[in-house]
Amino acid sequence: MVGYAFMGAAHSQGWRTVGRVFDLPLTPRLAAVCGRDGQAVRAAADRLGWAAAETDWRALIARDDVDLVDVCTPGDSHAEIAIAALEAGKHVLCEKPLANSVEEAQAMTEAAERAERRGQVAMTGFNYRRVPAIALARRMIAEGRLGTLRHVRVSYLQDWLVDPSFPLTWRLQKPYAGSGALGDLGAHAVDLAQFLAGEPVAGVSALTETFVRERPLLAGASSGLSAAGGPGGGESGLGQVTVDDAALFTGRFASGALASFEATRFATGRKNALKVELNGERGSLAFDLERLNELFFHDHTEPGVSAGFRRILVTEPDHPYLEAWWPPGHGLGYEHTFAHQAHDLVRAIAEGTAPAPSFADGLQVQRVLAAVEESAAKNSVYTPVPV
Ligand code: SOE
Repeated sequence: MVGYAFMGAAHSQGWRTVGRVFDLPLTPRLAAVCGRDGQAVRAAADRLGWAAAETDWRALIARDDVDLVDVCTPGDSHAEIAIAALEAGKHVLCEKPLANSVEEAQAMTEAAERAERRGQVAMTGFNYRRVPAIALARRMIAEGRLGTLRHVRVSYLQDWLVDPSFPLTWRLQKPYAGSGALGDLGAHAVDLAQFLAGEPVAGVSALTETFVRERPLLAGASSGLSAAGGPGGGESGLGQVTVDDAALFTGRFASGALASFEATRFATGRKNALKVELNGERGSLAFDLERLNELFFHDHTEPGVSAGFRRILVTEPDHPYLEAWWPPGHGLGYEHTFAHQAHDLVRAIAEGTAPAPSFADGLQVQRVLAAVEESAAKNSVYTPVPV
């Protein structure tokens, strides 16, 4: 694994757990973790359960005891590391968003396709597909329980940037992060919308905003492989925020269904509120990540007098991923999505099948994000209202 901050810790948890819970054809071994700071990466290896530590990702990729490389670094290094790992014959899991640009994501997808012809696999880490309630929603939609889809509504709301004294970390700098709330949260929203609807977003119309345009520079390097401290800044000790704080956009699917999206780090009181609602001719589904063991279903074919949203508690053994966990009613949490992601990837490697979401799926999301930025730059949705 390359990178050991928040996402690295989450992925490590998944890798540590998966073989102890699921019956797998292959057993993952946590061979080595990589980061640039020798002392910190050794401490991370001990804490997270990795057998060895490396300070150069090229050395990690060159190791004979590494078959799979898990890329958990900021977006600016995804393409270089993932492509090198694929070319070295390794399987690759890469955190979302796949890259910082369509061009990088395209090159990664081409490398993945070449590697797949050699029997390797590559997966993009959109972990929320692995929430059991989301996987169940996908199953119900594929079975036709919603009929023709009319609306897909996804909002992803957080509030950790509201304080203007929050420092200028790598997540707020375009060269490292690619974009702000859009790539970090909007990428999940777009992936889920496309996954659940079963088709790509065909067009968008968007608004983005950066509410706090300058923030205090970091004193030194911040966490993350490529997150060197601030860009220099002026005498004020402030530096420019070069990404969006919030992105709002609408979208269309080729089937005619309409989508709406909201991604923000300024929704006070909302911590990790990823909400999804789909409305079809035969019914609707609703999900909220802050209550992730629940899926709400309205069956519109039932008589109106008794129809209405009812709660499905997604903890039954025949719900997705649940057969290996606890008895009904003993719910799961955020970290389980990473064990499920590891489960699906290990099975794909063992069975020689293409895992989903593929790099091509990650590229498709990147195309939507780029279209959002293009639309927002043109302000195409914003028709001034005369006073
Ligand atoms: C931070 O906004 C973040 O950690 C994202 O980077 C993750 O992808 C998301 O799952 C939670 O929020």
